[in-house]
Amino acid sequence: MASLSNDLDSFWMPFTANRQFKQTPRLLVSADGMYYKSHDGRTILDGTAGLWCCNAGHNRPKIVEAIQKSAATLDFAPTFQMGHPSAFTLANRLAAIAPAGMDHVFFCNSGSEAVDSALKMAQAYHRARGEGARTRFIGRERAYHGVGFGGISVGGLVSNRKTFLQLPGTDHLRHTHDPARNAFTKGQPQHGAEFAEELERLIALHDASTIAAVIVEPVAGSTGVLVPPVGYLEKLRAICDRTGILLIFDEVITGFGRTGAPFAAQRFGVTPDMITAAKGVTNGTVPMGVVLAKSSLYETVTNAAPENAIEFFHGYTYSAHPLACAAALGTLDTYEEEGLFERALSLDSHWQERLHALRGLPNVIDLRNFGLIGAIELAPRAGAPGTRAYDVFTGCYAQGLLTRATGDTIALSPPLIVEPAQIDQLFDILEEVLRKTA
Ligand code: PXG
Ligand code: PLP
Repeated sequence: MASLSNDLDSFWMPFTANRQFKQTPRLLVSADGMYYKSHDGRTILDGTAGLWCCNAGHNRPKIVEAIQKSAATLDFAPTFQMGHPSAFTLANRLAAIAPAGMDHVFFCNSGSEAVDSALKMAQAYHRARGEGARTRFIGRERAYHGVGFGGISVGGLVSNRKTFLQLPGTDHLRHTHDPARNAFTKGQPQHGAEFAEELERLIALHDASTIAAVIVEPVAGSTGVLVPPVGYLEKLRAICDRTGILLIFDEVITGFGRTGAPFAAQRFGVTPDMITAAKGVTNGTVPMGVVLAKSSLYETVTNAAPENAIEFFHGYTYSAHPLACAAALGTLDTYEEEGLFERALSLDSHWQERLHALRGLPNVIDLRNFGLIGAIELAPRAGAPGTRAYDVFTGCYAQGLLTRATGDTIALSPPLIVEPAQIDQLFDILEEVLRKTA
């Protein structure tokens, strides 16, 4: 391995302990269906859909063909004052699966860019309505909204914030994690709808006339999987309706079937004003992010500008890149033909049953699930937070299972093509590793 280690130095790896990783690298060299192949020739069951993105599994023929064909037909086309057909086709296809009334789509290249775009749209909307003083954003503790300056400012993870300057004019709701009342809940916790009333407190402090938008993940992912208490999202919606504050759902993880519906908004029956998404839109194959916006928002911003003028001074060179559009169209076809969103819903009970069977294993202090998302929270080791979950992650990898460690929580999100027997394999490995990890 010595020569390989020497070669690893130049890549400054994202969100990685670079020095530790380069001592004992884990490289993935190919992928098919539910499995990766590692550089040392092992088969690894994908328990995380890559990084929450390969919802249809790996190496799917329709997606591969669409990308290959696009690369050979239209490698690039600008979308500033120009267009290409698949961008419009894709926008229509996305509008068709979005919650009713959310039929305008803005394209970018990642979840972080989608969040930045949505925050700017919120300010543009209020300004167009003559309420330009509404510039403030409300996020939530423990939230992850990507790594742009906008996203870290409304985000609530201290490690992602403490080194960097924040946007002025942001404030935060408290997080909804309440293990004293809700530990080991299956699905949505019963307790905690009242945490949404914190928004009333922030409105009393700042006044609604200064607040542009509230952004939340319907199910918080990166922070260790926090499922919204029954009634919580409904309460946020009602307060926003009453006060004219826009509600943004960040569905970068929950979008594209993860919760058993196209978007979690539909699974929970709460419609926001904007949805940010990425990852699963192209099954992770080509970078793409999207903002879905209510028509009233698009029309307000568009109609406020003089005729023949640009209405929204925002966009990326690669907005609606032809390869990403092709990949997304191949992905939507695959989801639809294989009924993968419905499949996630039908696997939900087996998933829940196997996850909650881990109760009672050493150090397991909470289990949380919703759709095909699962979380195992472990008691932190005294003075060494995060190390126990990291050891479980590396232990699983050695046994041929890819999981994700975040803090002392193991997060799980298999591709939606997972077979019940593979769910059993996943939890059998986890059980063995949890028993062995001190
Ligand atoms: N919002 C949410 C809710 C996310 O989960 C982003 C925005 C940012 O997306 P990009 O494409 O800029 O990374 C995300 C990303 C993890 C993990 O292990 C989660 C994400 C990214 C990397 C790791 O939980 N989510
Ligand atoms: N920096 C410079 C110098 C640029 O010219 C551009 C785009 O033209 C950007 C940054 C932004 O790049 P992108 O549109 O890919 O976000």
